[in-house]
Amino acid sequence: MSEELKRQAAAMALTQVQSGMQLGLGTGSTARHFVDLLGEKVAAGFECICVPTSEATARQAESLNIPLSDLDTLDRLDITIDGADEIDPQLNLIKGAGGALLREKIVAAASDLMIVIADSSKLVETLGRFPLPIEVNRFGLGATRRTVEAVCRAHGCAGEVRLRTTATGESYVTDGDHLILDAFFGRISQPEALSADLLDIAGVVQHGLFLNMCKKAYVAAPDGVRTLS
Ligand code: ABF
Repeated sequence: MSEELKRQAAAMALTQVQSGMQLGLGTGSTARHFVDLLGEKVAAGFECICVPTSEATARQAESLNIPLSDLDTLDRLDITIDGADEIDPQLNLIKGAGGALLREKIVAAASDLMIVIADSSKLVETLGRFPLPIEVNRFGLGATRRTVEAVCRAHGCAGEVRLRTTATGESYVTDGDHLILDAFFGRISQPEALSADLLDIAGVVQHGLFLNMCKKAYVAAPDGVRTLS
């Protein structure tokens, strides 16, 4: 059921895409549906050029013969279509469960429009129920982690700040060769201030708060796909 809802949201986003557009391709299971559907269109002769937000999405797009480029070659993108882990009523997001938050943010920032696709389980009143991913440099991990913990605590984080690991217990490594700390807030009351304070930490590369970036979301529920904007 959930996969069907994700596909419905992806199909709605596809209606926004016009021939000749330059697109950002998101990461995750919902974005994967979008890339599949776009691949069908490309096979039927639709023209577009895309920038993927992860190696995984690049591989999927290549397997579907979707033309790819990068942000060195392309100046701006028309639309980025991506998933999210949480969406609040102002369309602020938590992203990064898939570990691709850095490239996702760079690609979204280079896009005229960011569209989020999701099922309705991602809607929240206040961000923070989902752990906030914080991408950090490997160098000085201990020092960075202690500072991140202090900042998160100052912002009301009662839970732990956990180094992300793989199923086999290894540190999870991002496409950019960084590590991820997941901060279990429960509730983030001042996301803008938290964002600024985290980015002030020398070892923090980026975090998964996407504030004022998403202008439209297609959210699928059993009774249909809602457009939020
Ligand atoms: C990416 O995929 C991430 O930023 C987000 O963490 C995740 C959502 O995954 P899914 O669509 O599988 O729930 O967009």
